[in-house]
Amino acid sequence: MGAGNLLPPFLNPDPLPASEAKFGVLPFGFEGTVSYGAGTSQGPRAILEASAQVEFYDETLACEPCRAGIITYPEPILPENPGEAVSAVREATAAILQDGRLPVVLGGEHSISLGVYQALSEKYPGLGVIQFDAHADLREEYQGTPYSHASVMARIREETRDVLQLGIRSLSLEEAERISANSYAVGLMKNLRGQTFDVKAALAKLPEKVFITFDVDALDLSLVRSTGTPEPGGFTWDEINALLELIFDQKQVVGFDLVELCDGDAPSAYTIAKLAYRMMGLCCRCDGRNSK
Ligand SMILES: [Mn+2]
Repeated sequence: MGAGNLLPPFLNPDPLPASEAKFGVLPFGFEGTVSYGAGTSQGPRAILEASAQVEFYDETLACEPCRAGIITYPEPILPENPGEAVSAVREATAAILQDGRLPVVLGGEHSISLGVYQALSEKYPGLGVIQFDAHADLREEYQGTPYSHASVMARIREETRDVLQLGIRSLSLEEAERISANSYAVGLMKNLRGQTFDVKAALAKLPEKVFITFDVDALDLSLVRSTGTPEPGGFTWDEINALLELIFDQKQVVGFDLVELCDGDAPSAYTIAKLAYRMMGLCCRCDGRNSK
């Protein structure tokens, strides 16, 4: 844990000079409030190592997104206390923004996303949030801490109303009642599949600039098995790509994180490395469209 955790760069070797890099990848393997499966502390390493197997050329976007430049930051010293971890990831994310780069944060458990959001919303006031997750993460607190991975969206929703939660298929009665009482925008998986939740309409209600927080347990277990709180019935690869295309077409994504991968099987880590790279590619494609 902490500094000295030597990690390989994303998509090694990076063919571009680091000084020009558009993307700043931040490994942050905080694992302090995990309730079930352990191993998210090694999630960043698993993703970074797997990224060496990802092709530079993105076959769906017909370009090499890495030409925009990707630099991987050293993993900061990780505190043991969840509240301090949120502050630490907030500072590290702010430093990437200060460098003029788009932050791509690799967790680590989901509790860190509050800090990522805080840094981004400081730079982009009025920022919206899109969460991909099997879980609502709306518990007021969990196992004695308000900074639990199971409470992260409750904390973020205290800071902004502009939140859209997608792929949810596991929640407590308390969370279900909170969603209904507050009319939260939550696309339960059963309603996405049943086409009774209109994603386009929900996106239209969000601000132009958004942060995407991606809990890898949003994906089906055939794609990602190595995660702290696995849940059946997740997004297929084609479903998630279609949803991301829709989001990147309609919104400006100013940062994203991928959290809750555990070091386990190679296919899970490779899937998340490819997903991170696909999201970078979608950012680049939108830049191209905006500059035309
Ligand atoms: Mn989750």
